[in-house]
Amino acid sequence: MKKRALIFGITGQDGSYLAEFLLKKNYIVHGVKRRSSSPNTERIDHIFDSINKKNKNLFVYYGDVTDSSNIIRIINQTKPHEIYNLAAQSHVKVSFELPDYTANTTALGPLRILECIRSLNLEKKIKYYQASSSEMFGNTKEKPQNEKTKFDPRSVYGISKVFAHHITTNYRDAYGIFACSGILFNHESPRRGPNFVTKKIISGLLRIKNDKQKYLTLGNLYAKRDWGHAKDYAYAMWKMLQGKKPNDYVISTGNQITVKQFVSLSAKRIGIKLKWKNKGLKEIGIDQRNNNTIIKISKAYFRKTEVDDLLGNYSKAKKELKWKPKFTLNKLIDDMVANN
Ligand code: NAP
Ligand code: G4F
Repeated sequence: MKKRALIFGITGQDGSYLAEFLLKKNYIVHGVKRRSSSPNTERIDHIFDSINKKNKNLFVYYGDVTDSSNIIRIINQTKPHEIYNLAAQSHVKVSFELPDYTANTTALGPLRILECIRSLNLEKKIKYYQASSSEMFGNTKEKPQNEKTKFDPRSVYGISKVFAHHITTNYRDAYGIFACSGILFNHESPRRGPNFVTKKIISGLLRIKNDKQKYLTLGNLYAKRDWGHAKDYAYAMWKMLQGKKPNDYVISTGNQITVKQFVSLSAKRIGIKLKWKNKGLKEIGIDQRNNNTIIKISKAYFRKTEVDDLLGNYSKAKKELKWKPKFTLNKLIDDMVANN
């Protein structure tokens, strides 16, 4: 019998890679997409086509994690062996502007799914994956961060993810659900949303190189992140649900650089020689080929409270799941450049 997976957030970056991966593993994949006024299935259109049935093992349903009624219906209808909850309002800065909606989706969404599993008496039949985040570590002074590091979140998004993380542990302990949280550090890909910093940098630099844009405006250049590739991280999600016991795992690369270093490295790989000048809001990046200012800084992109320093220790995942990242940072950037 084929395994069945249900993915909340299948239209997102990670959901699309996970769906591809599970289909290759011969799963029947069910996915939930939100209703939107214009198409939101761009990332899965190559594997899904409701009319021509490009893939007979992939099914997509309208749903929303802010509404329990559809969650019950879809779980009942699809009878999944594994649920991956990747649905979230996932942008940290936007969470300051949409606090109520972010908490409703990112914190309460997982509670609704877990509560459906419990109330349908499916505790022993469904394995559950929760998309936790390194953003939960926030301002922690511990470095690198591991599964035991104390959370100190700095945004509505981070706080919502801490709630979701704890509620997942609680439903595992209280009701015996095989529930795992992957504490994933930043991961990127050609499918990354355009308003996350890596995608914004690479798309912007490519447009500048091709004379389609004059300059790129960024915020805090000095935050440090541990950036990996979404393909590697989707594989880790699946690995967690194949373990003997449910557990939580940090997934990261173990390397970090600043946003500024990411700009410099990307520029170099794209063939732009960049020179930095000035400090603070006056800091600029100059294209040495023509002396044009191609990087500017604006207050508009700074956060009210920032997370300065994220670096993950993935030893537990390496030991117990035999997981390690395949993509180096250079390979990640090259993939994003080649497939922008
Ligand atoms: P993403 O590209 O923003 O995808 C989020 C997905 O959630 C999209 O499919 C989105 O639908 C869906 N969604 C949003 N609100 C929803 C709602 N109310 N009901 C149902 N679906 C909803 O994010 P991602 O980068 O793939 O990340 C996947 C998950 O991992 C998220 O939970 C994120 O918070 C978490 N995470 C991400 C990272 C990272 O670096 N990427 C790191 C740690 C944790 P639309 O396509 O219609 O918007
Ligand atoms: O790319 P970002 O928006 O990602 P952030 O805030 O780290 O969040 C991402 O990773 C989390 C895991 O730690 C996920 F849970 C979350 O869902 C999301 O995927 O920003 C990265 C850094 C920040 O310090 C930000 O202040 O880049 C800085 N930055 C500087 N200029 C900018 C910009 N960020 C954005 N989005 N846009 C800018 O212009």
